[in-house]
Amino acid sequence: MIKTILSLATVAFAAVLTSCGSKPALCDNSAIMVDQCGYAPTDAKMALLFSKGEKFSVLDCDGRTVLSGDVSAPAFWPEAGDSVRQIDFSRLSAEGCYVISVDDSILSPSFRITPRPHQAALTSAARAFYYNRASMAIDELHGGKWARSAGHPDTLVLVHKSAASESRPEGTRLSLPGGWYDAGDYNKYIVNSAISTYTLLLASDLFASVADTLALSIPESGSASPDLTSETLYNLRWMLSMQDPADGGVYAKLTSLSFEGFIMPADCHMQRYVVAKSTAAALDLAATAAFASRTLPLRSESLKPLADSCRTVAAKAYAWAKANPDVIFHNPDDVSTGEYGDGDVSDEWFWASTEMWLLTGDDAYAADAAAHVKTCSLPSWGCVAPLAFYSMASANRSLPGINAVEELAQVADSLLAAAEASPIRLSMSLFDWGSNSFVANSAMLKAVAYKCLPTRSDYVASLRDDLHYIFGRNATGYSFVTGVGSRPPMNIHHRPSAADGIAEPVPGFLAGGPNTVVPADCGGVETRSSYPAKAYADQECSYSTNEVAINWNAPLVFALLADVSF
Ligand code: G3I
Ligand code: 9MR
Repeated sequence: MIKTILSLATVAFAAVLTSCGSKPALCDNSAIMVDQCGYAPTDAKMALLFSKGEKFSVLDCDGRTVLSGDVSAPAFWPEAGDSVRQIDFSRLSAEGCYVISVDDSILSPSFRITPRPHQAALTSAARAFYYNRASMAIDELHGGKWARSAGHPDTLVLVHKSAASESRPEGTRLSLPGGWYDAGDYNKYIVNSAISTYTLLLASDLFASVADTLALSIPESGSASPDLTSETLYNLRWMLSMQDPADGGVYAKLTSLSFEGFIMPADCHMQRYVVAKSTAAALDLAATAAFASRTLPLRSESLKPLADSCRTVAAKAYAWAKANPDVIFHNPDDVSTGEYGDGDVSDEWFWASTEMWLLTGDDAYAADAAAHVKTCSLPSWGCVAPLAFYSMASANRSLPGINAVEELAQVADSLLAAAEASPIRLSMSLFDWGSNSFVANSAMLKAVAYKCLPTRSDYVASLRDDLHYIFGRNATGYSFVTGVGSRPPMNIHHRPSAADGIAEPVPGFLAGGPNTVVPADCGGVETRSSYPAKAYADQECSYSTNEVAINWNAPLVFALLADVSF
């Protein structure tokens, strides 16, 4: 089917290129940015033009013009250092395959108008977690051409000196298999696992009717639990094992001392360690396990025993944090893998105490939460306060003195105001490492707000604008998800994708996206634009723009589930 679409689009492309011949300077097919997955028939539909232009036509993929109109006036977008024009073709609602041409000389990639244009992207983005499973083989039945042998059994992990305790001195052997690799590297970090796992658990809770029937073709498919829940539990079970049963403390990460090379999991033989317990790890595990305990039995009765263990783990981790309230994690001198360093744990306190209160109703937790109320506009691994508002709003129970729905509506309104002022209708204007995840988290926040305030259809429209950005309507022209769209990333900073000998990267992964944090990540020479919105390089070496990560895919899955559900 995709092949047919592309060949039809090629016919139209060739037709327009003929007229391009007379205007070689304008003969550019990378200046019109569309959502390469497409648009739903009843939605607003907009493309972006990063070039001069006045008149646009929408052609079907047989080359027939179906709509014509005027391009908007240009608006300068400082983050891209460029002027942008909008092409509004909302009037077109007939399903089909289309391309847009401007002044008969510039052509867009082809796209579809179709109900649920992001359905396939949803399945693919959710399946990406399966491909990142540690300690097991990806078989051909479920992994297709990306099947690979098992690696990182993690059955002989050593306690690092930073994590030594009386009952588990340095060098103690532990067996802690499973969990997802964090990202393009092979390590497993509690702080980042927590927000990722919680995000997927919340998605299953809020969008149960779609989430519980999502077919992911994973080894657990057909079991009593929904596929997305089974996938999430693969990581949650590992997270629970990172608690020291003796004192309830939680190791910050399971890691090699330095990053592995670009080799397959089965070829990795560096010794793995658990490294230092931290307050952030304890609170993040407490919060995630408490939420899991409260909601897993709703997914499947068979998960009741696991929910009970989550409750016990959460209470013990929380108690450890009470006794060790300010243990900030820093990489020990001999460890150079990801740090997820966070000097301010007040938001972790707020999130964990809120979850414990929602689970138990115990006033002591409410008092702790009241002492740490915090806000930050969007959630990230370093700021988890919004997750407390998500949980309160979706449970319809707020702590005394807090109105969680109102809080979320306020943030959503400010995101919508920012999008309104943006030439490309994007809420984000600061492009940080993992910028695409801020777009996905912005979509997620709008989705939660809409779930609580169903009259606010403008929240849904804006979350769809966020998705359009991710799938190609941005300053780079890339659809940022591997295997999705006509111009996806091909060279992600992801060790299995780099080492497996297969041209296409492992599918369904959201690349980090444009930013200028490490401009020379490909060596001494800068390889990308100095304008943040364009500073993206589809190069394997560009770890700061082209890595993938579980905490970036999780809000994408959330936003896609929302899009498909609404
Ligand atoms: O918090 C400041 C903010 O105040 C400031 O305005 C902004 C300006 O750029 O910087 C913010 O700090 C950034 C921080 O992330 C918080 O978002 C840093 O610049 C940025 O360098 C830092 O990047 C993190 C990166 O590791 C380096 O530490 C990414 O968020 C984080 O996703 C990434 O995580 C890595 C793991 O360590 C290892 N595994 C892969 C993973 C993804 O690349
Ligand atoms: O490959 C590493 C990637 O997985 C990490 O997320 C990233 C940030 O910590 O670091 C990458 O490793 C780079 C290192 O930090 C600096 N030198 C180049 C490495 C990539 O080749």
